[in-house]
Amino acid sequence: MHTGHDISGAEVDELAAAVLRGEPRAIGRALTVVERSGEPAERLVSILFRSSPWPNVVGITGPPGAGKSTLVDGLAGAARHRGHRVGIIAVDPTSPFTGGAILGDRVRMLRHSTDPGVFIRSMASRRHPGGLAAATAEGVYVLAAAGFDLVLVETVGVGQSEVAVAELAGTTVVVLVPEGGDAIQVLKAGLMEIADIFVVNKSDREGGDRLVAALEETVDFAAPGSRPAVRKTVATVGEGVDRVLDDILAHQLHLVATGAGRRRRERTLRLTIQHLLTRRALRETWFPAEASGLVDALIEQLLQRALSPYEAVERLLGNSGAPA
Ligand SMILES: Nc1nc2c(ncn2[C@@H]2O[C@H](COP(=O)(O)OP(=O)(O)O)[C@@H](O)[C@H]2O)c(=O)[nH]1
Ligand SMILES: [Mg+2]
Repeated sequence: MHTGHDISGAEVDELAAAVLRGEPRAIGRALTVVERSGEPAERLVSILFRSSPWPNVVGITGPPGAGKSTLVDGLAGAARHRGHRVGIIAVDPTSPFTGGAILGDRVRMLRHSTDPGVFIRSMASRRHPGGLAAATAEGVYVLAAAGFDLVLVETVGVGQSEVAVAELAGTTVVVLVPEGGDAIQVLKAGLMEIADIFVVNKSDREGGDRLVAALEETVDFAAPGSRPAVRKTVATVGEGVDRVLDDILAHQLHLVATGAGRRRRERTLRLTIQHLLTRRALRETWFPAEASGLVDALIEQLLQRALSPYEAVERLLGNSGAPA
């Protein structure tokens, strides 16, 4: 799983110090260490976690092609104008076949590439079989330690990944488009529960007002004080983007003022520990058993009804290395 860790404990300590000084090359290297996971990553993130402020994490989520990357790009620019330092993690939970989208993001983000106040990193899920959510959380801690006071996390796709990002975020922005259909689909996808701000992007197209109206009606059912804002944007020309940033910053203040931020943070930490626990169980038990052929042997026995799934788990826990 994690081979070739050619970085010593002393080097990790030096790297952590350089990240805390905000050195761009060190930040990139630290994120690479984090992506490889394993002991150096854990040592590094432990140091950074202790010595950095709580990051303001904003999740930007919604279906593929909704304009999330374009919006993130605009938000980063607007936040820079207001003096923020912006870290961006673009999460790609999809298959390697959509690599083109990430390439497009890179090109689009190039305008920030000479600005040390913006740091952009893509993470692909296939590199994190032990859990993308854990790796994203670690990436967020690295960026916070490096002095990025606003961290934007973009997720592609619809489903589990949105929820995982919302777990990490203080503020979650759900991006929808007019042609994406009605608000019922939002409810179905579970996006209603996680949205702090709805953005109807591509509102230069027909149907934007209808979607806004439908969303307004839906958010009326939200608990008082937690009614999500509904905004229209045309991200490609920056229309409405400043207003969304206002909403994001206002929501962050709301989190502090009401104590909701602390409760979210508690929930996030609980879930982060769960993710790390899962990742460790996979790393120490599942992956070695796969490599040794034990998993195949167990599946074969399960197919023949010679074993129950519970007994298979017992075998894995008691005998993680050698084939049965
Ligand atoms: N017409 C229109 N196109 C947009 C708008 N925002 C983004 N797009 C385009 O939609 C496509 C997908 O955008 P992207 O930001 O990559 O979407 P993502 O997959 O959600 O990150 C790109 O071709 C964008 O130029 C918008 O407000 N209006
Ligand atoms: Mg994107």
